[in-house]
Amino acid sequence: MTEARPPIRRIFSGIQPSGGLTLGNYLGALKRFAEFQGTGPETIYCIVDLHAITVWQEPAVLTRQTREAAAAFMASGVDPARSILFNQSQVPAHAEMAWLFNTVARVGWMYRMTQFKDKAGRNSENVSLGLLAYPSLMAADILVYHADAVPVGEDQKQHLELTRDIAAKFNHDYSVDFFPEVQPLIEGVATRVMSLRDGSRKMSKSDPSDASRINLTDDADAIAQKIRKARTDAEPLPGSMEGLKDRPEAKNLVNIYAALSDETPAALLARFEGQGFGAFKPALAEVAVEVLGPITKRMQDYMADPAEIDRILGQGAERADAIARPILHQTMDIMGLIRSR
Ligand code: AQP
Repeated sequence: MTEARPPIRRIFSGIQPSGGLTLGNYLGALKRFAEFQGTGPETIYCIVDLHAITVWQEPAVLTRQTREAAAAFMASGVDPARSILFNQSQVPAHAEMAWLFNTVARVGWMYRMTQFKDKAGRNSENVSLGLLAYPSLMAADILVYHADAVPVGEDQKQHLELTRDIAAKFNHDYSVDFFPEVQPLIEGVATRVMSLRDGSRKMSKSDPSDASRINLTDDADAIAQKIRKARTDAEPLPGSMEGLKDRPEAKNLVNIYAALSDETPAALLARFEGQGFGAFKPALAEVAVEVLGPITKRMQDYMADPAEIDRILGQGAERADAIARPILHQTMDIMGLIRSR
């Protein structure tokens, strides 16, 4: 018999302002962030600007993208009155905890991360030290709140395993039971939305090809055009997901449609069985515009008042700081670091 998990008390998750947010970020993260509100656990959501600067960001662009990410959170239903919403750099406990974790984590663990290998490519000696230490900061983001669950897309699974390793090593090294075992919440059909141009790559905000993704700022025409041009095959749709096993691009579009329309891929395929993409794509474009159109509009409304966004982020940071600082201090006490002021 498996042991029942204790109820989740606190959820943490973040998104990098390293580009405009995509449909992948919406379905894999933002939509779910909003759904967790009011389900019991406290919800803490962060725009992780310190993670974004591990690769070069033009300062003025970073500022705009951070506000745009905040607008996307709120436009997707994250309510700053029901969740704590802030940008990471305004709560110094994240960076302070990350330094402490840099002394716990091992260098070899960092080199093994596939995201590091992908982003560093053949240039691994020349990337920033921050890019290598990225997972240590991510562990700090989560553990500085003693969050016990983290909703993420599939791509973040390995980083979350590393968070658990850091927590376990800290608890072991200092003979304490201080940091919780973090549970990844990777659920639903959209945990890995793939590129519209290549079904083997995930949809990513930093992909050089704009046609590979749907941005949350795209208008109806751009969305329809990108879906029309999305790579597919000439086969008609099968009656079940099993029939899409070796058709990654087709499977991706079916999953996107199912996630947008809140139905199962099986129910969707039952309706489209035998039809080709000539019929499927316009229907998908219609659903995408119907769901994303109002979000884009709300984002524009929020973006019209940047000072209000900054005020909301500042207020969220104060609330976050009130939780994080005592946990950071307890960590320092455990490690024997003197705090006398
Ligand atoms: N394609 C995706 N499908 C499902 N979920 C996704 N996420 C990202 N892309 C997809 C989820 O969104 C959250 C925030 O991710 P992030 O912005 O911190 O960084 P990322 O995962 O590295 O996303 P990108 O878009 O690929 O950013 P860049 O290009 O800057 O590296 C996470 O929960 C992630 O799983």
